[in-house]
Amino acid sequence: MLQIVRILKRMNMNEVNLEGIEKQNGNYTAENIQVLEGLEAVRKRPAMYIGDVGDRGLHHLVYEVVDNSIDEALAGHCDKIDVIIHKDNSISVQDNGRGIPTDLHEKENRSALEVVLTVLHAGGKFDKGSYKVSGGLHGIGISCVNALAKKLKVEVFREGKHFMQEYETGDPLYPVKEVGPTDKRGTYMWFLPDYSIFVAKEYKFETLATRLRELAFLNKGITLTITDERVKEDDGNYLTQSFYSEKGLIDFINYLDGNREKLIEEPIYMEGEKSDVPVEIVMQYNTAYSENLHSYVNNINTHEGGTHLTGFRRGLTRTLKKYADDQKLLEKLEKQKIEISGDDFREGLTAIISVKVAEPQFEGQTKTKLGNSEIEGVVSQLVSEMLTYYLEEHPKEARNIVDKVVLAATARHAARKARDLVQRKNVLSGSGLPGKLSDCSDKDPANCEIFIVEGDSAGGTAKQGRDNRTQAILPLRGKILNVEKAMQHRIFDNEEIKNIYTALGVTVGTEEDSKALNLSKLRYHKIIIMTDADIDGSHIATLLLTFFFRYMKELIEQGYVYIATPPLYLVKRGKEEQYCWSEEERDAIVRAYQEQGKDKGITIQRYKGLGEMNYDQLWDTTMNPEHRTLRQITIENAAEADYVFSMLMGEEVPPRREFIERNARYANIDA
Ligand code: 0RA
Repeated sequence: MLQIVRILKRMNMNEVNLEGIEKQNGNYTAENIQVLEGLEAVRKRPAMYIGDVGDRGLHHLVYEVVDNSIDEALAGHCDKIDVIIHKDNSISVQDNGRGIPTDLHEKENRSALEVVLTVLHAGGKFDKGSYKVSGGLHGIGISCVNALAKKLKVEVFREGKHFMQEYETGDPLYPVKEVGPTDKRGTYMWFLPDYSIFVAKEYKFETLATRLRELAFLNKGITLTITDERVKEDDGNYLTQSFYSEKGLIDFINYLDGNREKLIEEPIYMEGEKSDVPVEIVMQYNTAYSENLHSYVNNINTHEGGTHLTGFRRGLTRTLKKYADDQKLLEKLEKQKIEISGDDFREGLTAIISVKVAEPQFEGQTKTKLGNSEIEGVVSQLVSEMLTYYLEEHPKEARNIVDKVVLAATARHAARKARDLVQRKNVLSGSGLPGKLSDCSDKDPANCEIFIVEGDSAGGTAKQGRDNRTQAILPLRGKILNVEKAMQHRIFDNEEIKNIYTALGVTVGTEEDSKALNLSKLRYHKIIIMTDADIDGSHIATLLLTFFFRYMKELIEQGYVYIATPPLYLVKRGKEEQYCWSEEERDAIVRAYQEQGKDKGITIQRYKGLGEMNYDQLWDTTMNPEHRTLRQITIENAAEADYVFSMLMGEEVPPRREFIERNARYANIDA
């Protein structure tokens, strides 16, 4: 479990107590929305303002405060941002900007600082001429953070004066006061989230660090530091990490592709502006097969893509195709009657697209898809111009790229045959379901879940233990293919992978955008990976996650993918039995027995594999929806997930070893 737990942590995947979150989150429809005055509205309907009151929402509070400092940096007045997680899970953010203005706000008749902290969306409004380019996904403003903080303290160091104000649940305890002279500049904000509102109770260092690293890459020249006062390192200092990037996106792509073999020496960097839209793009080809595009609008990761990404794809395809045509490099394909597709231009491509849009419209399921139609043309034109220039200037690199594209088209031609076979099997052969699948009887996908289980033996136990109305079991034999290293046609040839596609009822588009999934016939709304709690088990879970991430990302994005958590120990005394999921839990239970003077006859059983459990034990601990804990796989940060998977599953061994060793420190090693 060691490895997988750390991977999940590193990737910011969540362990979710779904009950709690679903209840507190609620669904907001027009009838729920009432006009409430001021911050009370935020406290009454927190999820409406910050998305949810789980992990994501809790961390969003920090991002909102940091984003304000980033804006100050983008305006050219700040280059240092320090974040601290304090012992009590409160947060402070300090920057060296101009300081939030403290002078009287005429209309409101109180300090501008107080207005920023108490009026919804007051944020950037009074700094005319500069639009707020950074800013939280929901554009919530610091006042929302204040509303959701049990306590908040702000200090401003501005024009030689030191100001201070404190709040409780959004209400000021006193007007802004001047507390003395200072030679510092900047804003310091400390807040303790109101943990009676949030379901999540703890900040995750990795989650915040990952976001700060990303912000450093996206905004070159700023030093962002995070310190965790809950964790002392061996040297006696608190756990701390600093991020700074001199070359921005170029450093970012070198980080992301660090574990891949490059096709061209230097990344292709393009920067330009059209119709007041700044565009920054970096791309690199590697010898692998997947396409890794990461797009940002105003520093927000647009997971679902949008018009900027479409523009990039269009510009790329058009330009490369024209170049290849002009150089007569496509004749070989024409002879074999292979038609080149847009996909072929993006095999082995990693690219980061960052645009700044004054009034972004976010659409899509998770509001991470850029909708502004004017952006498509802006990006595609800039890419065409700049890439054409690059290709002319770099004939050797251009040739490498086109050769790779031609190879991709040839391989795809072969892959299509294999894939068509999978699809045909799906449609033609009776139910089309794999023989190894033990399906459930309910046919409504919303009620159904499938357990993907390692090995036939554990599969058998799971089959006995399950609720066969709603739970299906698909056993996998041995290790599944490492998709990070395999070409597409090998993937669609693989028996276990074919079984997954057919069991899930997922098909792959055959046209231009060949990786677009068709989820309309998805047969289960919970896809649960259930493997042994040992090294082999976590390896298999990682292979499966890699497969889902690379080939069925939509399933993860829509929250359908989970990991089961079987217990690690069973502590027994006479007829009393208690399962434990960690060593701490085990020790606590043993202690409890001892404290009651019942320390004789305690046995501890360590579960190494699912097969060591009886079917009823497996049901009780791991499968029964009433008692089990599922880890929902979310992609909080796709760029980081890309990096971690390429490292864990790729060719290079040293970074993988380093990662596992570094992360093993925090885990219980008992394998
Ligand atoms: C508006 C105007 C000015 C500064 C800021 C906002 C500002 C806000 C935050 C939030 C966190 N750190 C910040 N630093 C600055 C200054 C206008 C002026 O001085 O002319």
